[in-house]
Amino acid sequence: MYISRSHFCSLALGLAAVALPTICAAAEAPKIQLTPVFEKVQMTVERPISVVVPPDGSNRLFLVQQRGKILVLPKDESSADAKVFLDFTDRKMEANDQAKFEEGLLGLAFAPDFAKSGKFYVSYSQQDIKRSVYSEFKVSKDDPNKADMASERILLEVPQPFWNHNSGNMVFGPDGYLYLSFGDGGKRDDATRSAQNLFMLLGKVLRIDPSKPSGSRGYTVPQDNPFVGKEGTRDEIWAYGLRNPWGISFDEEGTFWLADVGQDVWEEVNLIEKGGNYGWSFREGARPFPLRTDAPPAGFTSIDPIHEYAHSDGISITGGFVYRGEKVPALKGAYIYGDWGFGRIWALKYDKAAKKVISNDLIYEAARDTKGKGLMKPNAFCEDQNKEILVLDWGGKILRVEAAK
Ligand SMILES: [Ca+2]
Ligand SMILES: [Ca+2]
Repeated sequence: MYISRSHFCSLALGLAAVALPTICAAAEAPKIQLTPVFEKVQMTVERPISVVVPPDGSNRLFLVQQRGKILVLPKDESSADAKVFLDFTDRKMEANDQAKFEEGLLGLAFAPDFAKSGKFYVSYSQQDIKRSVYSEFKVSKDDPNKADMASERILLEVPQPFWNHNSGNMVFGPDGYLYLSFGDGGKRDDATRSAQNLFMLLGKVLRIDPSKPSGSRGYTVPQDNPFVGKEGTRDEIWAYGLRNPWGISFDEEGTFWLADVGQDVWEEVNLIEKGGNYGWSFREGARPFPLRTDAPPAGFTSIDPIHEYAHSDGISITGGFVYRGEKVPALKGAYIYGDWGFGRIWALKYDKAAKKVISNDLIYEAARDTKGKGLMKPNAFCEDQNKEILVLDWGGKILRVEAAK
């Protein structure tokens, strides 16, 4: 049937894919299954945001839940014995309207020297004034499975005009610096015109050294950031022109992958370069954004996504990472990502030298409800301690990707 065919085939063959859908799908796509794990761990709050493995050799999995807790998952996947590492449920992170669901605890990253320093970083929302907060914490001296809640040091607070498009993803790069992503502030149409404004932090990727404060800042800006010393810019900025990054990662070769959620039509997979402009809101996907009627400034250039899909194939991209595990050999070297709304997962292979997508296989498709919405909503793709893929379902399940039996 049409919706289960390889997306790559439809792109390559156009209408022919409609006429001959099963030939493509059968020839290309590796078959996977999603196996539920940690089923007894109490998801007292749904909405898992990420699973992160600290670089300390402990092979522990830290589960971040949007509504306020970080859990250390049990070594025994069949056990219920998760430890509460950090609890923000007493902080007012969300507006009092459950239909507005993009606020909360949004990111976790462990310092590269976590084994020695015990430092880690979280991003979360606060109200009155509505804002994004990025903070450093230390692990408790007495218990490696507890955060020292008194150790909080706020690095950065950025006002948020609206409840949505907060992003909040964080990851350390191979250079040891912390990369943070911000959405455009929210509402629609880049309402605050932030994404192209180099004096605002919204709609950007930032690059900072959080290990030491500098002047009035809670962090230091690396001197080789692209806008250091340029008038009318914030020197924290690494890349700009982003709408709502959801899923950022570095692969083994140091390439920076970022999925940018689209507005009306196009969802994007981007490779982030130093100083790069990713187009929003003059562009959505690889074309002009029609609701922006003013002309871009003279000399405007932007980097198109390496891959995009239209809202006939999904409505909200969830980025992932380049797979290096063993369980599904056919996926090695593929960028694993999906669509939150339709419940789809794809594996994209990209030739960096030729700058070409080699293949983009639809490898999983969730059942849908009567309104067409996926019954499994992939909210994150995370690398576990063995480099295998964990899919976090918005409804509260943790699923491991395995070869189909
Ligand atoms: Ca916002
Ligand atoms: Ca873009």
